Amino acid sequence: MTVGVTAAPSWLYASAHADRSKVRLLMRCFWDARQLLHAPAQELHNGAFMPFAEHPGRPRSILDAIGPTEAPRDQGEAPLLRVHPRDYLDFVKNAFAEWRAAGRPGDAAGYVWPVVRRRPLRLERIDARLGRYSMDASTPIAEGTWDASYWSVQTALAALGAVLAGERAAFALCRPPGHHAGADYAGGYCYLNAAAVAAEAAIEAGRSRVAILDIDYHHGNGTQDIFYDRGDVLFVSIHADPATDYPFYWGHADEMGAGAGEGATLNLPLPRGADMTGFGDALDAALARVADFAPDLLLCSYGADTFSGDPISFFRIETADYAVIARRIAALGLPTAILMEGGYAVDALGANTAAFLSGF
Ligand code: Q9C
Ligand code: ZN
Repeated sequence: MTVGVTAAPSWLYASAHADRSKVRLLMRCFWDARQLLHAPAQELHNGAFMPFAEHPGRPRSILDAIGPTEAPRDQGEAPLLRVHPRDYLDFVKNAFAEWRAAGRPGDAAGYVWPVVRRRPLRLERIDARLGRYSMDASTPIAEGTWDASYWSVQTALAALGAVLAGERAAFALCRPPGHHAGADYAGGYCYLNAAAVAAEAAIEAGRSRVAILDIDYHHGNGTQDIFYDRGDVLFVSIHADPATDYPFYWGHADEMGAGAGEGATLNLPLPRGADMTGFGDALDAALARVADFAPDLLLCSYGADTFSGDPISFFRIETADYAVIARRIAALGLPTAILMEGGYAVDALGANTAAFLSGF
């Protein structure tokens, strides 16, 4: 990875000209400044190295639009360990240092993956471990990746805590996002799965049925994987058809869960170009399934990469539509923790997210 990015990243300047008139939200919002520490330089995108799309300008845009946030308290690694195995957490924590110790410049990224089902091996080489613990080449591990991911999950746990304590809804500005990360793999800009950790924490706190509604443009393969054989966690996702879009290997309509989880996964893929009409029909189907499941908690994996102006996605949702989507979700009347996932049109990301949250 020797292709240099010479231009200064735009997020350095993002807040200098931000509109300071913030939307007043009657909702508790959680965020920790350490989430900014994750800043990989570049990613492999359609065969070329490009500036990393999931950059710190994203949360800055949202913070500028939503106003004051609360910092999460530190609930430690125990909640993470209910989803992610110890060896995977240690990998994410240590990969960058191991990469540097191997004499490598830049961010840690794999280049060989055991997709042909090689037998388990006790792998020591960092390059081998990067392949073992990731699903793609667009999720590099940089110096601040562990700290930012750790606090992203703590932020989700804090929003969950507010909802469990009686708030009707709360927002976690999770960043890095989480829904592509499986129990033991990173992918799609995600390292730790905040929605999955929050769902397990809710169950640990006594909730018996949790629904996860994922409305990011991309299918939440990691969340689906983690709960695929579970009947107590419903996973419903509206996303771009994986026949045309990342992550390709998950999110098809015939994936419906397995074993005790048979029927507890619902995928509603939409073609590229879907606007509020098509998205709204899918949302009706998704909400009907959530209501039918009768959960005692809803987690919403919210991505704004469904926006018409998103640089890496192809739906046509407009800013005002996000309030409509949110009002329909809110009409379920369920205690709801909203967790940030994707959204890469940075100039509109704050307005889109403020519109979404205002719908609650
Ligand atoms: N050429 C989230 O929105 N890269 N992740 C796609 C397409 C990965 C998006 C490359 C996109 C992942 C959380
Ligand atoms: Zn996405």
